Amino acid sequence: MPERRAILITYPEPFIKDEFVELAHAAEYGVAAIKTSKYLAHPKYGIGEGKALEIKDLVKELKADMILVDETLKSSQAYNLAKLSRVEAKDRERLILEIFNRRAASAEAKLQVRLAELSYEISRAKEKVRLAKMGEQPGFFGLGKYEVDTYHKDIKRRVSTLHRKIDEARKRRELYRASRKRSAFPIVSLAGYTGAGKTTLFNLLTNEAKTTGEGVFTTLSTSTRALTIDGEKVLLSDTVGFISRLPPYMIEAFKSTLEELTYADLVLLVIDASLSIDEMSIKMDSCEKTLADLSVTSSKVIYVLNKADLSSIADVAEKVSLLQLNPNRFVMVSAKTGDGIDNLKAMLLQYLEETPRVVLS
Ligand SMILES: Nc1nc2c(ncn2[C@@H]2O[C@H](COP(=O)(O)OP(=O)(O)OP(=O)(O)O)[C@@H](O)[C@H]2O)c(=O)[nH]1
Ligand SMILES: [Mg+2]
Repeated sequence: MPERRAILITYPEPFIKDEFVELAHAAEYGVAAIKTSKYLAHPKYGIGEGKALEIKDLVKELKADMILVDETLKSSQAYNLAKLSRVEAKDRERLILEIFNRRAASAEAKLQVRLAELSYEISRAKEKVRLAKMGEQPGFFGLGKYEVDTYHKDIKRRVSTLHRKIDEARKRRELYRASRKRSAFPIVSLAGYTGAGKTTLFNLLTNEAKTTGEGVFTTLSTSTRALTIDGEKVLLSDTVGFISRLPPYMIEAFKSTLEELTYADLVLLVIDASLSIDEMSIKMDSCEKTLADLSVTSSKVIYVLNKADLSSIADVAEKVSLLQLNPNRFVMVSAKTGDGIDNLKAMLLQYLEETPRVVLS
């Protein structure tokens, strides 16, 4: 398939821009150009009208196939941009959904992605049908024949079927979880921003060879393995990575996977400590927020500052103090070289001894 080339519209902060480029690459778009703006919530196009006209010319000049906007767009905004530029405009959520769609491997992950896609659709259904009737724009094809009600009903029906199937998968998972609980081994889950190094750490601790990656969202389903630390058997789970500005319905759709975190006795929040302090702090906030959404209390969290091989001790120490991390709750490691892993294991054992075990009712 020839490469699809997109014009990216994002925010000026370098790491936000870089992350958006990574998202575009992960969805297999080539980057034709990047435009930035401090404000992407203008009513008509998301971007301001002047910028929109610039983008229109740029699409033509560079023969781009697509516009990608690093914000949540209303249907009308996507429609207006498509009408102006004659190419489809997709927002951050759709881009993330595309990546999930390409990468979802397990049956359960596929169902979850489908549910997230329909949740995205349903919030936009009415507006989309109205716009589709006004004339065909890229990305708005083929809807005109639908009546609003039919379209809505159709999506709703598919959503309830998916809910049922996901519920069945969740029940199977619960049974499995209950059987693990009966086995009385503590459950430790890895959590963290995409690309922090969770799978690398999981592989190191369990001698596994799960795929790790340069890009975003390498892992989309949970795996659990047993490991023994000083004679203590522990079950370790690797999970889906978090990302900033992930809408609640996506977390909701992935809940049965992420529930590993809710039921864990201990959560290792893996953080890439080689990032700038600003980036670390934003990503940490976003992880803590997602953990709170999943009802993980902070007393269950150990902060694992990873990629220590890429920075000096002094540098990490400064970041730790700026982030106000509790000295008893973090450990510095390199999942790549194995440095600090013994300290991590020691802290893990100590906390497991102190933490009351989660008991399934
Ligand atoms: N230098 C260095 N690189 C690391 C370390 N840990 C992980 N990496 C690299 O960071 C990248 C991301 O690692 P993953 O283990 O795939 O990250 P993840 O958190 O599982 O990411 P998702 O599955 O997308 O959520 C890979 O290129 C790893 O090789 C480390 O300690 N040091
Ligand atoms: Mg991973």
